[in-house]
Amino acid sequence: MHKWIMFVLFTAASLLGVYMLTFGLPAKPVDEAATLPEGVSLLKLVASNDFTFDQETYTVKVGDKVKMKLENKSGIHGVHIKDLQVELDNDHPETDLEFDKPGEYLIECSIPCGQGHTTMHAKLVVEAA
Ligand SMILES: [Cu+2]
Repeated sequence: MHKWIMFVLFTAASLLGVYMLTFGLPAKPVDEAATLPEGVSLLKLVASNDFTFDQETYTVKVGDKVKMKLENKSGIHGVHIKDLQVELDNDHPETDLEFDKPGEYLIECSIPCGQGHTTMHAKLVVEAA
């Protein structure tokens, strides 16, 4: 009963599968910065399983308003910045920050992620405006 429908669906699904294997999954064209309120810039920290963040030093200026966002490219990592009370993980990946004085802050991974965890650090530098 209705076997031909199953056949059509199966064929369509197979073709779609082949298409996706050939061309890869379509990348989501999301411009994250476009959704930010005016005057706020995106500060993205990309963590990976080689126990690094994508930059050794992130630089902002006094007076900057930023949305800090953690992206785990591989593995599960967190962000802890003690002196700014920043705590980010996959459940709470972003926070809004405003910098009112120059300084340097240590960015640490907050989730025991493996061998390189204890040295998984980066730096946030707030420059004078
Ligand atoms: Cu870690």
